[in-house]
Amino acid sequence: MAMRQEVLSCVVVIVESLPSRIVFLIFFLPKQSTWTTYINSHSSNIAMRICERQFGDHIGRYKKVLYLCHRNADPDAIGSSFALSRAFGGTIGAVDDLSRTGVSLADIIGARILINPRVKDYDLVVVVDTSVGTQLGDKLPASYALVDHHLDEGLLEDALFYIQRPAKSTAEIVWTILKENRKKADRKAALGLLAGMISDTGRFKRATPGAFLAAAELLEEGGFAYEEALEALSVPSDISQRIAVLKAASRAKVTRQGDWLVACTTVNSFEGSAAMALVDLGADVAFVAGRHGKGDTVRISARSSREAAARRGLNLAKILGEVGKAYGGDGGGHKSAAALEAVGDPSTILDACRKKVAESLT
Ligand SMILES: [Mn+2]
Repeated sequence: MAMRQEVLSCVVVIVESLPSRIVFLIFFLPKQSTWTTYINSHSSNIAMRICERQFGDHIGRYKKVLYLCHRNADPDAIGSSFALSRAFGGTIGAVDDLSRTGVSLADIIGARILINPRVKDYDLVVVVDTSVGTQLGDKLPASYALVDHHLDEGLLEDALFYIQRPAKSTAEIVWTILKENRKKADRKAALGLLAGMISDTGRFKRATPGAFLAAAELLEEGGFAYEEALEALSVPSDISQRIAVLKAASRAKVTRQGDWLVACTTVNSFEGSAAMALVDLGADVAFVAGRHGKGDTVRISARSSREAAARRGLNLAKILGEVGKAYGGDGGGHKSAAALEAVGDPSTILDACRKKVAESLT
């Protein structure tokens, strides 16, 4: 070990004076995490990157630990904090509120979460699943630790220690932390982690081999059926939202353009959800208009299938921007999800949108 440290200090000195030899010298380093830790712990800032195996050692130095989730805490943040607190002890907190699915998951696994806890009451705050300080409002303490899968650097510099690596969910990283520290996940902890993984991977649409492996291990470890984790996340939407979406669908006018189906409809609330539902039902592109303000302001939400954006280059942000401007307003967003606000008659503006789609698909 002493020998390795000598080699490392050598490397650091030479790297600084002879940058061209970096690649050659790095071959002497035993493990990337070791040299990152070494360099970080000897630089002026205090941030220290640690690997999953070292988490138990570090957390064991503090008596009162708070795992702090971001505002509108989601299943990934909650499942991860819950599993960490079961394995290493500590309290769970969240800033301001939980998301709807967050509430459902916390209920099912029995996670007690303090809303806006006094961070000063703890020896260490571990920020979980959070990439930027603004997600914590004024609750970010001067010193803290971080466990996260986003790749933003904003919270790294002031962290006492951190684990941040690319993964599709924080839950996947937490599962590695548990395994490498020889901690078991009980049924509820495993369920929380899997629910976090399902939610952050979009039900495994954005999964990696690592996510599938971790999911299989969690199912075995927790001894529950996959459906249970799905159920933990299925929250019925608000009744007024469901009424609006059903009304929008029943009033929809569908036009066929070659092999493309474009749906247009009006409803005065939840336009975005209605447009998404129409695409789920089979429309390639959906426009949903609603009157707002004193009745002369029109908002249109638009959604398209992934194929429409990817294969045919349909760009709803551009279309809604142009139509919005033509009718005294503006619009924008993403290629397959956009909105506009303008002045005029909803059906006239919907027609203008439909024409632009026809032009762009021919
Ligand atoms: Mn996450």
